[in-house]
Amino acid sequence: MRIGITGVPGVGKTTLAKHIAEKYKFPLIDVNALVKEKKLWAKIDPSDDAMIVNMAALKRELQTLPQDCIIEGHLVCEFDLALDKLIILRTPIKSLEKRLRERGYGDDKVKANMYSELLDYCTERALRKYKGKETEIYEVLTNKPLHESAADIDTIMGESDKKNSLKAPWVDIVKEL
Ligand code: DAT
Repeated sequence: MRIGITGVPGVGKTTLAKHIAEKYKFPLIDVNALVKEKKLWAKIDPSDDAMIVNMAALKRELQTLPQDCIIEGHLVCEFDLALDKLIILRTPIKSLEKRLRERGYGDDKVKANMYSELLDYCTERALRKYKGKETEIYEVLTNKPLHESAADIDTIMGESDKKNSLKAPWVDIVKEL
């Protein structure tokens, strides 16, 4: 099974992807690490040293995925990959802001990510990119203990109909404000 984990920076992709890759013994593909390793960036943004990714090159690189894998990164919502399930992690913006500030992000970067989350950017993008495809798209909240978010992912990986309640779109960050 191929599982994508996406969401804006700070929602918990790295933490949860590692957790489930270990639990299900699936290889883990970290898209940011892949971009660095294969030099799939076009240039570096001088304002914050962030890599500006060569999207065409990255898309080519992601065309052949292993049969079983977890692939994680905020860019996963930008492509229609051959995934069985795509999980968008969601965090209400006050918790997200706290995590990003603790990470030492500057004001502009914190705000840009909060706005993206507020506008459901990754969910909207994924629903558009995967429209008409077989990939099942889910949302999982991560402003709760890690084991609870991990349990939601177990539900998504399992066979019970309970997973249908996690099908995107269901998270409304605006209402939670
Ligand atoms: P990302 O890879 O999306 O940038 P991360 O995994 O590096 O995010 O950081 C997320 C932080 O949030 C990390 O310090 C763990 C914490 N966290 C708290 N509750 C969580 C939950 N339910 N799921 C995932 N991470 C959680």
